[in-house]
Amino acid sequence: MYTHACRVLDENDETPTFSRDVYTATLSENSPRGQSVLRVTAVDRDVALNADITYRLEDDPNGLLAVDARLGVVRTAAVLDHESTPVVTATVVAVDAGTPVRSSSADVFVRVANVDDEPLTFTRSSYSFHVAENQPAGTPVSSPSSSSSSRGRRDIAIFE
Ligand SMILES: [Ca+2]
Ligand SMILES: [Ca+2]
Ligand SMILES: [Ca+2]
Repeated sequence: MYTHACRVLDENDETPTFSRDVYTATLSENSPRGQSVLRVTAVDRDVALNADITYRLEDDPNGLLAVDARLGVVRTAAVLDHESTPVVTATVVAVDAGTPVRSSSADVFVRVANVDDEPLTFTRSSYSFHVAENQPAGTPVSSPSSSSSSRGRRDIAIFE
Protein backbone atom coordinates (compact mmCIF):
# COMPACT_ATOMS: atom_id res chain seq x y z
CA MET A 1 0.00 0.00 0.00
CA TYR A 2 1.35 3.33 -1.03
CA THR A 3 1.01 6.52 0.91
CA HIS A 4 1.13 9.11 -1.70
CA ALA A 5 1.64 12.68 -0.58
CA CYS A 6 0.64 14.97 -3.31
CA ARG A 7 0.89 18.72 -3.13
CA VAL A 8 -0.97 20.53 -5.82
CA LEU A 9 0.77 23.71 -6.86
CA ASP A 10 -1.72 26.24 -8.01
CA GLU A 11 -0.94 27.99 -11.24
CA ASN A 12 -2.26 31.45 -11.83
CA ASP A 13 -4.55 30.38 -14.62
CA GLU A 14 -7.74 32.14 -13.52
CA THR A 15 -8.43 35.80 -14.13
CA PRO A 16 -10.33 37.95 -11.62
CA THR A 17 -13.88 38.30 -12.90
CA PHE A 18 -16.19 41.16 -11.98
CA SER A 19 -19.77 40.41 -11.01
CA ARG A 20 -20.91 42.89 -13.65
CA ASP A 21 -19.51 44.49 -16.81
CA VAL A 22 -20.90 47.89 -15.88
CA TYR A 23 -21.61 49.29 -12.41
CA THR A 24 -24.03 52.19 -12.31
CA ALA A 25 -25.23 54.48 -9.54
CA THR A 26 -26.87 57.85 -9.07
CA LEU A 27 -25.62 60.41 -6.61
CA SER A 28 -26.92 63.89 -5.79
CA GLU A 29 -24.58 66.69 -6.75
CA ASN A 30 -22.84 68.48 -3.87
CA SER A 31 -22.61 65.24 -1.88
CA PRO A 32 -19.64 65.35 0.47
CA ARG A 33 -16.25 64.07 -0.56
CA GLY A 34 -15.84 60.46 0.54
CA GLN A 35 -19.49 59.60 -0.06
CA SER A 36 -19.89 55.88 -0.80
CA VAL A 37 -21.28 55.43 -4.32
CA LEU A 38 -21.27 51.71 -5.09
CA ARG A 39 -19.28 48.56 -4.48
CA VAL A 40 -17.58 46.39 -7.08
CA THR A 41 -16.80 42.70 -6.58
CA ALA A 42 -14.53 40.39 -8.50
CA VAL A 43 -13.78 36.72 -7.84
CA ASP A 44 -10.77 34.62 -8.81
CA ARG A 45 -10.99 30.83 -8.73
CA ASP A 46 -7.32 30.31 -7.97
CA VAL A 47 -6.09 30.06 -4.37
CA ALA A 48 -3.80 32.09 -2.12
CA LEU A 49 -1.87 34.89 -3.83
CA ASN A 50 -3.17 33.83 -7.21
CA ALA A 51 -6.63 34.80 -5.98
CA ASP A 52 -5.59 37.79 -3.88
CA ILE A 53 -7.44 40.65 -5.53
CA THR A 54 -6.83 44.36 -5.25
CA TYR A 55 -8.86 47.05 -7.00
CA ARG A 56 -7.79 50.29 -8.60
CA LEU A 57 -9.39 52.94 -10.78
CA GLU A 58 -8.28 54.07 -14.21
CA ASP A 59 -9.59 56.54 -16.77
CA ASP A 60 -10.57 59.05 -14.08
CA PRO A 61 -8.34 61.94 -15.20
CA ASN A 62 -9.88 64.49 -12.84
CA GLY A 63 -9.64 62.20 -9.82
CA LEU A 64 -13.35 62.44 -9.05
CA LEU A 65 -13.66 58.89 -7.69
CA ALA A 66 -11.59 56.59 -5.52
CA VAL A 67 -11.84 52.85 -4.85
CA ASP A 68 -10.91 50.98 -1.70
CA ALA A 69 -8.21 48.55 -2.88
CA ARG A 70 -9.48 45.70 -0.71
CA LEU A 71 -13.21 46.26 -0.29
CA GLY A 72 -14.02 47.54 -3.77
CA VAL A 73 -16.06 50.41 -2.37
CA VAL A 74 -16.12 53.34 -4.79
CA ARG A 75 -16.38 56.76 -3.16
CA THR A 76 -16.34 60.35 -4.34
CA ALA A 77 -12.92 61.98 -4.18
CA ALA A 78 -14.34 65.44 -4.81
CA VAL A 79 -17.63 67.31 -4.50
CA LEU A 80 -19.40 66.60 -7.80
CA ASP A 81 -21.26 69.27 -9.74
CA HIS A 82 -24.12 68.30 -12.06
CA GLU A 83 -23.72 71.44 -14.21
CA SER A 84 -20.08 70.73 -15.03
CA THR A 85 -20.07 66.92 -14.86
CA PRO A 86 -23.51 65.31 -15.21
CA VAL A 87 -21.98 61.85 -15.58
CA VAL A 88 -18.72 60.55 -14.13
CA THR A 89 -17.17 57.50 -15.77
CA ALA A 90 -14.13 55.47 -14.82
CA THR A 91 -12.70 52.01 -15.28
CA VAL A 92 -12.20 49.76 -12.27
CA VAL A 93 -9.48 47.12 -12.52
CA ALA A 94 -9.15 43.96 -10.42
CA VAL A 95 -5.61 42.56 -10.21
CA ASP A 96 -4.54 39.31 -8.57
CA ALA A 97 -1.15 38.81 -6.90
CA GLY A 98 -0.03 35.84 -8.98
CA THR A 99 3.02 35.56 -11.23
CA PRO A 100 2.43 36.81 -13.78
CA VAL A 101 -0.48 38.91 -12.57
CA ARG A 102 -3.87 38.61 -14.20
CA SER A 103 -6.39 41.42 -14.30
CA SER A 104 -9.71 42.43 -15.75
CA SER A 105 -11.76 45.58 -15.82
CA ALA A 106 -15.32 46.88 -15.63
CA ASP A 107 -16.91 50.25 -16.29
CA VAL A 108 -18.17 52.56 -13.55
CA PHE A 109 -20.92 54.98 -14.53
CA VAL A 110 -22.16 57.50 -11.95
CA ARG A 111 -25.01 59.85 -12.80
CA VAL A 112 -24.73 63.12 -10.86
CA ALA A 113 -28.34 64.12 -10.17
CA ASN A 114 -29.29 67.76 -10.37
CA VAL A 115 -30.10 69.80 -7.29
CA ASP A 116 -31.60 73.24 -7.83
CA ASP A 117 -28.51 75.10 -6.69
CA GLU A 118 -28.16 77.76 -9.38
CA PRO A 119 -29.50 81.25 -8.58
CA LEU A 120 -32.35 82.45 -10.77
CA THR A 121 -31.49 85.26 -13.13
CA PHE A 122 -34.52 87.45 -13.82
CA THR A 123 -34.73 89.01 -17.23
CA ARG A 124 -36.43 92.20 -15.95
CA SER A 125 -35.64 94.14 -12.83
CA SER A 126 -39.26 94.37 -11.63
CA TYR A 127 -42.58 92.70 -12.25
CA SER A 128 -46.09 93.72 -11.38
CA PHE A 129 -49.04 91.39 -11.07
CA HIS A 130 -52.74 91.71 -10.58
CA VAL A 131 -53.84 89.23 -8.01
CA ALA A 132 -57.41 88.51 -7.07
CA GLU A 133 -58.23 89.13 -3.42
CA ASN A 134 -58.63 86.33 -0.97
CA GLN A 135 -56.42 83.86 -2.75
CA PRO A 136 -54.82 81.41 -0.38
CA ALA A 137 -51.23 82.26 0.41
CA GLY A 138 -48.92 80.41 -1.88
CA THR A 139 -51.15 80.55 -4.97
CA PRO A 140 -48.93 80.73 -8.03
CA VAL A 141 -49.64 84.04 -9.74
CA SER A 142 -47.16 84.15 -12.55
CA SER A 143 -44.20 82.49 -14.11
CA PRO A 144 -41.90 85.38 -14.92
CA SER A 145 -39.48 84.62 -17.64
CA SER A 146 -36.35 83.56 -15.94
CA SER A 147 -33.48 81.30 -16.59
CA SER A 148 -31.43 78.96 -14.56
CA SER A 149 -28.72 76.67 -15.69
CA SER A 150 -30.16 73.91 -13.53
CA ARG A 151 -31.86 71.81 -16.14
CA GLY A 152 -34.77 69.50 -15.95
CA ARG A 153 -37.37 71.58 -14.13
CA ARG A 154 -39.49 74.60 -14.85
CA ASP A 155 -39.05 77.45 -12.42
CA ILE A 156 -42.31 78.79 -10.99
CA ALA A 157 -42.19 81.83 -8.78
CA ILE A 158 -44.66 81.94 -5.91
CA PHE A 159 -45.39 85.36 -4.43
CA GLU A 160 -47.22 85.74 -1.16
CA1 LIG B 1 -5.76 34.33 -10.53
CA1 LIG C 1 -24.22 72.66 -9.15
CA1 LIG D 1 -27.85 72.08 -10.04
